[in-house]
Formats: sequence, C-alpha cells, structure tokens
Amino acid sequence: MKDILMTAQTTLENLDLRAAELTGGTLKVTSPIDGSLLAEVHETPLTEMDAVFDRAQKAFKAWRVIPAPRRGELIRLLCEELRAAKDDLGALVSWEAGKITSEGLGEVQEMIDICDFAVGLSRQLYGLTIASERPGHRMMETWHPAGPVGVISAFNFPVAVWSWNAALALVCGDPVIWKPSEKTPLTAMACQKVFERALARFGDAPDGLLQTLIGGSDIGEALVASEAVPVISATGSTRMGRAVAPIVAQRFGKCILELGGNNAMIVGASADLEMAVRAIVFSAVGTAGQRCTTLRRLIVHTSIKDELVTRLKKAYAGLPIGNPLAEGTLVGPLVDEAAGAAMTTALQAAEAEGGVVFGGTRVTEGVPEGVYMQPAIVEMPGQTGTVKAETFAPILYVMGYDDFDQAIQIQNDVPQGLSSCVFTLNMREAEQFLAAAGSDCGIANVNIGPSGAEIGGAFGGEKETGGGRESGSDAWKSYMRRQTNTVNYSDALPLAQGVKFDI
Ligand code: UN1
Repeated sequence: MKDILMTAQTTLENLDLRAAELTGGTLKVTSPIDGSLLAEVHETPLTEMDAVFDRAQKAFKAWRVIPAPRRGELIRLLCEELRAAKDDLGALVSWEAGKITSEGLGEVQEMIDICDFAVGLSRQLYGLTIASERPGHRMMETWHPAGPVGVISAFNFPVAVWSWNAALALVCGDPVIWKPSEKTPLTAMACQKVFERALARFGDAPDGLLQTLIGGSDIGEALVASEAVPVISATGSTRMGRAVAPIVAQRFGKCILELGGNNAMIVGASADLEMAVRAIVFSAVGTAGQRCTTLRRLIVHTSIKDELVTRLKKAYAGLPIGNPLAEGTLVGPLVDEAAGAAMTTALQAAEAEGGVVFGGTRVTEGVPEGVYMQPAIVEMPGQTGTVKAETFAPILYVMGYDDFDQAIQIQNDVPQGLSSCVFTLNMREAEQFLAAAGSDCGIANVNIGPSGAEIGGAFGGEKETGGGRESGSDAWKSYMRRQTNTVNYSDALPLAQGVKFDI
C-alpha cells in the first residue's frame, strides 16, 4: 500500500493542497480503496458562518451587475484550469470516492462539459417577449440573478454535481457556497484551488464568489436555514431532502432537490440482448452501484428472462473487482463499512421475501483493505418492500412480466422517480414507454441504460427524487429570478381586462 499512498500525496501536492491544510484538523479523510488516512482537514467553525453569508452577499451585489458574457469568461478560464488539472483531479476522485480511473476522469470531463455549456449559456439567458392586449404596450420577461446559491453535494459525484450547479450559478450572477460531503472534502478543496487559479487570471472578480465549507451537518443546517441564501441545491438521500425542503420552504427560499433513485430497465421480448447485457452491467455495477442513476431493477419479459439472467450471471462472474486505480478493474470498493453492511442487510431481507441471490458476498482476497463486494443479482418473485427501497450498492433485482402495460406499472410502482429505460426493437413499446402514461421518471431512455447521462439534458426526477432539475436544457432558470415587464409607450393608460377606472 505504501506506493499507492505516496501517489495520493503526489496527487494532493499537484493540486496545490499543502501539508498545513491536510494535517492537524478534526475531520479525518480516509480512502475507500484501503481505509488509509489521506488527511486530517480543518473544519469551518460554525461561528464563521455569518461571515460566510456576508461575503456571499457582498460578492452577489458586485457580481450581479457584471455582464453575463463577462461572467462566462470566468467559467471559460475555469474550464481551461480543469482541463489542465484533469488527471490529478480524476485521480483524487478515485482516492477519495473509490471510483475506477476511467470513471474518476469521466467525472472531471463532466465538469469540463458543463463549463463549456455554461460559457455558451452566458450569452443566451433569454427571456420571452409577450404580445400585450393593450395598444402601445410591450411585455417581456427578464431573468435576473437570484442571489447566493448553497450547494450540498454527495460523496458519489464529489465534483461533477458541484460543477453542474456552480458553472450555471456563476454565469447566472450568483455566488456559490459549497458544502461537500464529509466523506469527500479533499476533492472540494482541490476544486476551490482550481477555481482560485481561474479567478486570478480573470482579474477583477469580487471576493467570496466561491466559498467551500468543510465539516458536518451543523454547517449544512446553518446554510439551509440562512435567508442570505435564496437557492439551495441539495443532492443526496431522500431523508436528507425531507429535512432540508421544509426549512427552505419556511423562509420561501427555492430548493433544487436531487434525491434517491430506484431506476429500472424494462427488457422487451424483441430486445437486442447483447446490447442489453452491456448496458445492464455498466449501469448496475459501474461506480460499484453508487450512482443516483444506478440500475437497480430489471423488469424482463418472461420469454427471455432465463436467457438474460444466465448471460448476466456469466458477465458478473468475470468482473474484475479490486483496486480502482489498477488497470482493468471495473468494480472498486463501496464507500465505507456502513455501505457494505447495508448491502448485506438488503440481500438478507430480499432473501426473506423469496429472492434468490447470486453474488453479493464480500471479496477479501487479492484486494486492498477496503469494502469490496461481489455485485449481486437477485431474482425476485415480485416487487417487495426491499426492492422498493434504494440501497446504495450494486444489487440488481430481477422480475418477470408478461404484458407491457404490467411492465410499466411495475416500473412506476416505487416511491422514487429519477431514471428509467426500455430495451426493445418494437417501436410501439418504445413510444408507449415515453408517452404520458409511460415512465413517470425525470429521465426515460430507449436502448441505453439509465445512468451516465450527458450534461446537455436537464437532470433530475419526480416523486421522492425531489423534482429538481440541474445541468443542461433550461435548468439555469432555477438560479435566476424571473421578472415580468410591461412597458407603455403610448400616451394613454388603458387598463387590462377592459377595466374602467376614470378619475
Ligand atoms: C449522481 O449519481 O448523483 O447520469 C449523478 C449519471 C451521471 C450523474 C450521476 N452523469 O449517471
């Protein structure tokens, strides 16, 4: 392990994180790869929070009047800095979150992509013009910056989810206060450094455009409760969302919530099974089953179910599990012991409900000292309580169906509504899946898996997933306030709806 640790130190140094920042603090950061201690970082004191909000408000007042395309220039520079830091930042994502090398790099690429998108967006914060019912009047909509945005992010996408929010918020004119997961403060600290390099090149940005808070739930609670932060974007569990949303609603702030997913694939009788198997394995097993978009439920036409399960078992049996930094590894560790225990508990519960489990045991040989689990396939007699709950681990529940309407009904019959997909060559099934009575999720795909979305689309889901949308399309509107303007360029004052009020 010594060599690997030395590499972690080199990565931290390359990212400008100095010994003083990495030692002597109260928050221990361990690597899921082997449980080794990466750093002891300093937490933001709760007493510092008022100053954080003040700085953000001051920054907002200065930043909101900078023309949006000039704000885009900062993101263009950030994008350049991210490109330069890609290898190191990707490696640090692997160290801190346990992702395989290609997925760590992929996450940084996702940041680069959203920055590119945001630069273009900075010249396209379009409002509508609206036909007025009154002569000599003009109506329009103008989008203005909303104010400081609080970003709460999870360990599993420690940097990409921040960038979806930050790149948009900053071109929209909003400073960002970031509360990363306690499990992944180092990647956040590294992003703060990368951002500061972009700021230095930009020249005249106000102080406090990005502030990163290191620490636990007390700091998160202060952020959520603060009236100085009109928008809170929170990614994590449904439990966390249920705690955050009422507090923000109470003060009439806006929430962008991206919470639990319990994503399904329907495999129709006509499906290209070769493609389906590849899509299933990537989306069920990739990131060790720790994506919001991970495939958790497979709803398969009974005529092909046995064949598909046989092929999947074969693919699962050959999966390279181990050190995520080693070449060829496809399945890295779960984030911690609690995640491994939750997987085991869910598998036991599924078994008690009549499930037949393949895999799912802990791997201890030939792997470092982290929580390495054999991904599991569980054939279920039906959609039981355990299947309806999201367990953040590589468990794939398999159920059969005979009739396509029944498949859609099973797909929708869970509390979560993030991502979904159908594998079929039957265009009627494909269109039915995408139609109003089809999938009830925020994301619905045909002949690709539910995970690995591109940044260009709006990302988020319905029901317990929280209803928020981040990333592409018009998700930027959540970071701005909308103003309706009516301009009268006539010399009369007609009232709308024909109301007469002559004095
Ligand atoms: C998440 O797991 O919180 O679609 C985000 C995907 C990635 C983002 C996942 N682009 O799988």
